[in-house]
Amino acid sequence: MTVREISNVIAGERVDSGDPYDRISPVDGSVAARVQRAGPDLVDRAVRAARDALESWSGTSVTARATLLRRVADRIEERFDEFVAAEVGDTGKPAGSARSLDVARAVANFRAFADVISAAGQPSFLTSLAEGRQALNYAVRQPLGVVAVIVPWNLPLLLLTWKVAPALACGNTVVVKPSEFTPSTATLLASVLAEAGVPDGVYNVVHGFGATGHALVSHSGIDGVTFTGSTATGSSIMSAVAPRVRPVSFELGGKNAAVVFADASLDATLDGLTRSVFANTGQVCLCTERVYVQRPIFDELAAGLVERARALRLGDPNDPATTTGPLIAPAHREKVLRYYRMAEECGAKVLTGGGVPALGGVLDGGAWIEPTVWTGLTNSDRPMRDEIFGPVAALVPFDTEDEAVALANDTDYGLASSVWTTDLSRGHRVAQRMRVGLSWVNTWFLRDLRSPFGGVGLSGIGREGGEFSLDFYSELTNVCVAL
Ligand code: 6OD
Repeated sequence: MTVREISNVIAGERVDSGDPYDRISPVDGSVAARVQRAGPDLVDRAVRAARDALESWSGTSVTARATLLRRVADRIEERFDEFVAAEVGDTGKPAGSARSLDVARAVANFRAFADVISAAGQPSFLTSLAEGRQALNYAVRQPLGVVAVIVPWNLPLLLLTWKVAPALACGNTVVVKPSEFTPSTATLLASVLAEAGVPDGVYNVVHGFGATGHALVSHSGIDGVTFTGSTATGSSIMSAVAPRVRPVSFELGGKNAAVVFADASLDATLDGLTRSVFANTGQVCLCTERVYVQRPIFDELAAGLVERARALRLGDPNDPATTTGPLIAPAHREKVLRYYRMAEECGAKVLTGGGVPALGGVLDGGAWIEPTVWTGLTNSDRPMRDEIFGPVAALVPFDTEDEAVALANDTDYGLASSVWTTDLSRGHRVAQRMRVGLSWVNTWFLRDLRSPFGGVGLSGIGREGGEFSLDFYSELTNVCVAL
């Protein structure tokens, strides 16, 4: 396999630091890419480039920006296979998933925010003031400025474009730092943006580990930070920006629950649950890790989920039969395996999985793990409280609706939930009682890009999506004209 050479991108130029690191493939342990790590000097150059580009970019018309975003979407479609190969090379996920989810969503993200910015108006209203005085008030949207975009390794291109598209639509310039594990698609996107006509300096990329991210968010030239990733990293970003009081938009961890009522349509529920637990090897912030099942169907549902977990096919990401890739890295596998062991120490019964599969050949050098289903845990056990971020769920029985809601809400997180029932009144009722940002009924990860996306509690701050993204990526200046 060829080793990809990945550079930083600053003001439209490829910039090498001379301090590369190797990205190791999680599929087989081979070197997948050599990546030029950015130190504080290159981060500073990238932020300055973004600031230099800001005045001219923010002065372009909304129509011009929307046209460019649509052109970017077209160019990603033209180079679709390249993006798929880059995403698969970094993550090891099945090529079919990269096609249908990651790269397809990158196209959709640019088109969606071209539409949003084209349709968005400025709030404007007439007010009567005290003593009979009148004034016309209207608010104008201004770009936030130079935005730091920090995105994780699980859905690298999807999450990057989910943030870059609205940032550019609002007239901001960006410095992005992809995860050290997944540098490729952010770099490829730079060339697509350039081809589409986005000016140099509007989109800059710096690569590296936590130190690079820290240098970026602590830089005095950054006007705001949008971040998807762990709660711990979100907390340290908040500390870094606190002295300069900069706004943040955070989508953080989850410990998402599914609630399955006895009247649920069993096959459809099992199909949905299987996706929600095992998609992307459980490495989606929205994945279900706790499943509360009404007692009369508990055994049947457990048997169905086990059967589906065993039917998943781990293997070569380019084999169309493969459904499930490895975890992102051996260190992450160690973390997930710690929870596998801890669950057994807490008394979990392992219905399937629980270890490392023997796939044979070169794959034994990868970060593979078995899809796993537990019973026998309670909400006080640590594997039921911490985000594991692997292909695993615990099944717990319940009797009443109130009990199910209480169990599901018994968490410090609050990103997503799903309710499975054929009683739609109950579906609405329970969905609204979930203390989360995203509450699904009889589905999971079904997205309308205009809807608000984000979490409560440890799961984040703010909402992005459609016009909700504009609230973060722009500032409102109210103009009051005495009449
Ligand atoms: O679908 C999206 O827009 C989104 N932000 C998904 C996040 C997944 C986190 O792993």
